[in-house]
Amino acid sequence: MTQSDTPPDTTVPFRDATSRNGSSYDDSFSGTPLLGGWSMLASSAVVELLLRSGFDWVCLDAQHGQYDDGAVTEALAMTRHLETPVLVRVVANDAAVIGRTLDAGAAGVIVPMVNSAAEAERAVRACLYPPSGDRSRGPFEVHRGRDFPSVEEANASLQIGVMVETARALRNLEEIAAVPGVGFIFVGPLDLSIDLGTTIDDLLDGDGEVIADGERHPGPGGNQLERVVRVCRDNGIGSGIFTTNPDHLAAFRAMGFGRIAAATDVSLLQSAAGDLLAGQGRNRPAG
Ligand code: 3PY
Ligand code: MG
Repeated sequence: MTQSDTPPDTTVPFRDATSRNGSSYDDSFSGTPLLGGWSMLASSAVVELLLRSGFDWVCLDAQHGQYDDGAVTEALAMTRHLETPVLVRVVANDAAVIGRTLDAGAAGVIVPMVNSAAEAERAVRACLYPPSGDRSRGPFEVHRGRDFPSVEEANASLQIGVMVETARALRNLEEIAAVPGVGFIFVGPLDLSIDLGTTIDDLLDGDGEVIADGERHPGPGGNQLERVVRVCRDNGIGSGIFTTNPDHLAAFRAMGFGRIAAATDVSLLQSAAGDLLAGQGRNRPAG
């Protein structure tokens, strides 16, 4: 299957714009997913290129990418004149890290390895100022050179995503999705397939029986990715997923995921360079 073989599913009834934390961002719209560019390379120039390429959002990966605190700050500062939202996948579910990331101007965070409602609550509280959370206020404009949003504006506009990427998270999915303030659940299919002892292709085809170890079976059976989309919809929040594979992108899109990371800067460079050189009769070098 290729992307072009699969027409966009325009029949899926997405929720409308407002998430349960009152956030005004639109994570769902009219049946067309928000396609994201995922940046690993810790370069504000690359982020600007991704933003200008037309992605609906861009995420800086501070967990597995090259972004450290300084690189996140610089990339956010250098691209703040562009309107497309830039999120950060933070290195961990840590209030200090999340606070610094938001102070630097991220439109939101994607928090890895959120396995329970308590962990989702911790992520949300780190993002929101009191009374909804515990975020510390530091509106000193060092990073941003402009006024910080008000407490109310910040609390209402942040895009808070929690990653479901373990069997434990799948078992707790309904509880995680019900945590007030969670704006979207974002599936990490690489970690999820490893933790379930399966593959992404089997997750896509899965009917629950692809998981070899019966004791770790995460839920009531059925396709777990479709279940994520359904549970998110039932809870009025967005659903997202990561890929760099165009076939998987088409399949995730057909499942109704509302926010799909469609490629990384690394995968785009590799595929464009590989295609160009293959067209000139060059083989891809081993390793
Ligand atoms: C995953 O697929 O596990 C991810 O976290 C994507 O980077
Ligand atoms: Mg992961």
